[in-house]
Amino acid sequence: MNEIKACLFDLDGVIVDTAKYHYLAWKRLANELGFEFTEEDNERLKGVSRMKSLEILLELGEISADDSAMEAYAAKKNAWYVEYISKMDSSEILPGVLDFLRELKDNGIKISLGSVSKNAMTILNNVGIVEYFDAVIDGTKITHAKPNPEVFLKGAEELGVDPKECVVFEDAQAGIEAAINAGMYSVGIGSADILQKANTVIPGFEGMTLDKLKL
Ligand code: B16
Ligand code: MG
Repeated sequence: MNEIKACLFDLDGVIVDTAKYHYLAWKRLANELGFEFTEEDNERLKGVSRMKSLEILLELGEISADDSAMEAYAAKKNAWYVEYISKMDSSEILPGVLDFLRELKDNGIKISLGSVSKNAMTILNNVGIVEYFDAVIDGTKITHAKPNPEVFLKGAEELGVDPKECVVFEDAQAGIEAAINAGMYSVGIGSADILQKANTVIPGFEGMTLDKLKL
């Protein structure tokens, strides 16, 4: 690959495991609407925008809703989610993430967030890592969700780095596709069986170093 000048990180499932809080909030909504929602169902919502997630959930429950009901359901779920994430602290940063961010900083590599979550800033503040980021692109700044490359292209633009010199870290298939669409090198976080399109896959950041990226 080209020289690495910037690293772009997804948030949920890469820096912190907020999927469990999204799951609790969606499950609460499903139960209130009278149907079950399993952890397996929740896999389909990873990396997917809030409204698209709601569409999938209602489809599972075979429930139809008009636009205003959809807005009300999404607001309800988000209020519960915000309540859960308000209790997060630095202990929820996934293993190895901080060491890797420090190594990037020490080597002059720029860092951006690339998340579709509208709650990203709250989470970064709560876990205390906002100062590592030279740019934060989140759901409040984009109009197209992943796999559209907008979130990563905006990150590169704000950092002033060519997309070809950017590396994306992502746990969701839609996010890997967004990185490919942006013309960036992609590192999947999780299982190679699921993230088949990534340039390389690592289980997590424990033991991850910049040298391992340059191989
Ligand atoms: P919010 P990411 C995504 O974040 C989550 O993976 C996805 O499950 C969630 O629905 C989406 O953010 C929207 O989040 O409701 O907080 O705006 O993986 O792109 O960091
Ligand atoms: Mg994610």
